[in-house]
Amino acid sequence: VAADRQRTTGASTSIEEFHSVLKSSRRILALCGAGLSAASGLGTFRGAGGMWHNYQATALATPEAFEHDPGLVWLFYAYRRSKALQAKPNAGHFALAKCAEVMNGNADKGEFLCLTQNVDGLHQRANHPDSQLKLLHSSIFDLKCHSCDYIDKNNFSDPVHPSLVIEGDGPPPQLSKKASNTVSAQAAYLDPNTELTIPLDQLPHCPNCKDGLLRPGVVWFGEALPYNTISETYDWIDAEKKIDLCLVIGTTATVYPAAGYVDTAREKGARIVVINMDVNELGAAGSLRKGDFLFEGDSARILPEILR
Ligand code: BV8
Repeated sequence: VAADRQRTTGASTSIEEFHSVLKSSRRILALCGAGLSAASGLGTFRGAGGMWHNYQATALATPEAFEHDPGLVWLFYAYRRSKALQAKPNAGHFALAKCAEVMNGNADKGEFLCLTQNVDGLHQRANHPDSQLKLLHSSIFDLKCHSCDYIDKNNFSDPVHPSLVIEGDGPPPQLSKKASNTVSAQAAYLDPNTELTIPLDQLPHCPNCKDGLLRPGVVWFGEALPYNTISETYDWIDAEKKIDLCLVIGTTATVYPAAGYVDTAREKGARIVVINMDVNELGAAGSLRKGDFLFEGDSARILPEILR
């Protein structure tokens, strides 16, 4: 497929050609998605077996879902927290961290900013320099109060609360019963008589305001991305200087405003570099053309190869 697309879009699949462009690149932006953590054993959202195939995002990753059945949402995030804690950063995370260190540590080497949609903490555990990493959707290890502005950052406790113990290896059974895309689950979800998955008094509460429920500190659909993160990203992108390369790694680039950074990078002169296992669904990165690059396969294998 990659060869065909090369013929139709003119995007190159040559690592040698990429290396010569990389050597002369001063400013690189990266947009990372769930595919980067796939090799670490964490699930993706939209590909085969993806979480949004099995479950309705609206029942698990929106403020309305949390209002409706906070225990169900908590089970989804408690499960993903424990998976993320068991996972290890892969060679792709380390290659990105190294590239950031070399480029930002050495003034005449230029700058490298990594934007990640991932909330799994694996970039940080690969020692990616903090100042070169922007968590667009925050972190699954932050807890925040649903009612006041209390936040508990980097809370790695597992279980995060005694009533959120995840039994066994698979996802909690309540998720398929109430949040899957089946008609019966959708009916159960909408049935006003359906019991709350976990009684409210058994869920984590805010130690500050006492009556507010604690919630996962991630950015849900319909919620604004963290203000500071967005403004710092904007400042980096909007600097007078052009952007030479935009790496689009393991993401369908369909969630905004994150995916919009690919378009902005293009407008700033960047050549787009897609690294993806499946080059058919590339969202904002899909309109590849001459001068761009397309590397099909596992980012854990490709990144160490192209960034060395
Ligand atoms: C907002 C929660 C407004 C955390 C997530 C235009 C502008 C602004 C907003 C919108 C807009 N149009 C629509 C919207 C609304 C919405 C949106 O974008 N909807 C989409 C679905 C159309 N956006 C929002 O709601 C955003 N908020 O705009 O608020 C606002 C403004 C002010 C005030 C109030 C409100 C919030 C978006 C954030 C939502 N939160 N998740 C969590 O639970 O993780 S999004 C969710 O999708 C995850 O965060 C995930 O990171 C993100 C993107 O998914 P991907 O990472 O791309 O994963 P995916 O599975 O899709 O793709 C994986 C890829 O990897 C595949 O291509 C696969 O082939 C590849 N792959 C697999 N294995 C490998 C691999 N590649 C390489 N190697 C491998 N081994």
